[in-house]
Amino acid sequence: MMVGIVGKPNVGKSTFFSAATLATVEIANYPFTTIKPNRGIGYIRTKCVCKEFNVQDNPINSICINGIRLIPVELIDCAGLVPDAWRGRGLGNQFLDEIRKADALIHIVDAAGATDLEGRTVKPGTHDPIEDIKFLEHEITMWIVQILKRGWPRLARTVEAGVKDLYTSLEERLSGLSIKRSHVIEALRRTRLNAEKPATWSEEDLITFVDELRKVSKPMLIAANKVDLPTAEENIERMKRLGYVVIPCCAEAELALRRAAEKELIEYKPGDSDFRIIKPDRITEVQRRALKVIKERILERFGGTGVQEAINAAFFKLLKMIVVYPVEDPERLTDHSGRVLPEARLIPYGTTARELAYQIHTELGDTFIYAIDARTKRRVGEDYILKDKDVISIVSAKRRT
Ligand SMILES: Nc1nc2c(ncn2[C@@H]2O[C@H](COP(=O)(O)OP(=O)(O)OP(=O)(O)O)[C@@H](O)[C@H]2O)c(=O)[nH]1
Ligand SMILES: [Mg+2]
Repeated sequence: MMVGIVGKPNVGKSTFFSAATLATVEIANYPFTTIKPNRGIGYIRTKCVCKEFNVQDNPINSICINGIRLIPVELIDCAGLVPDAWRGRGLGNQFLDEIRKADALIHIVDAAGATDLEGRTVKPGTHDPIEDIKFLEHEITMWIVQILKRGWPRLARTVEAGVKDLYTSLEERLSGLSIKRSHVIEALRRTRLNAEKPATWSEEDLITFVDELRKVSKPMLIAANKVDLPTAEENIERMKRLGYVVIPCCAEAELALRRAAEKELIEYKPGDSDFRIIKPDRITEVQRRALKVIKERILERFGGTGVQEAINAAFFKLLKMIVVYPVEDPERLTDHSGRVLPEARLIPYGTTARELAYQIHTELGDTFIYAIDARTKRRVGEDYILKDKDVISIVSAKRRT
């Protein structure tokens, strides 16, 4: 699963990305700073089960700091998108191509209204960020419409001739955009268009369908950035009324805190609502003042910078993922080499015990007998639907070597 960081130019996408991944990328106060997308590893933050089980863990695919488990996830920082990008304006198609692989989108919005629709700096409070949300939805929809329109008459003929049904045709057509059969089915269900007669669909029908398809296949949340500017707060309330998950955000503050933590000047984990100065003698007066502002204006007011919260929400709320801990020994919670709670695995809600076995190893899936819930020590069957924070041991007929 991969999450795209999207939005018009100059809103703080690269700042958000850099804060989340600690990658060094270009950040500047003008549009189109990013031309080539940046890919990197950010983290999901979740409460680890180690405290509950009262064990000292040795993670291998993730990090555990004082009972906070950080699990790596892939993020892409996209180039800025301007109106009519779908027709190729700005970095148009290039931008849109980057979101092909994204399973969900974090839309970074300049909530302070300090940039116009093209990303040029304007007086804070003069641009309405609601427009940014509307236009981005429209751009992505029209981009997919344009892709579908190209071969539509032919596609419609094959469907109506009974050669291939519409679900399969669309699934094949859109697989490169991370759009799945289940997304197509859901969008058709919502729009109630005639799946037997796609040739009768009007252009408007097609747009309505694709708009639903976009919502199900590229779910989006709003990171309302630049909340340090006074004009942001009122806009946040208005954005919430559009029905999106809206997270107040200050990417710049997160970047400053992460960099200070990296230099071990402060103690701060992504998503914390406070930090602690550990090297007071190494902090300059300017840094101290900046940290004070971050504390008072952002952390105390919003409970965090919003960057971690946005990433968590993308995976947990939009993509409905959960975290499970596969172990070999359900008593000691270890793998074959004795490491305690070695792995925290991010999986979609709905995954069964046997599907998890298959994900770990094909052979483990094939030879699955039952699983053990390490919390209750009870056996569960192959159809057991895993829950968030399950610690699970799979018992198979495979002989261990
Ligand atoms: N006030 C304020 N400024 C921010 C914040 N986050 C980013 N900025 C500034 O916004 C400007 C643009 O930041 P970038 O991260 O380069 O924006 P971008 O969206 O990646 O821009 P493009 O790559 O040009 O599309 C820079 O001057 C940042 O310092 C924030 O939380 N508050
Ligand atoms: Mg950028």
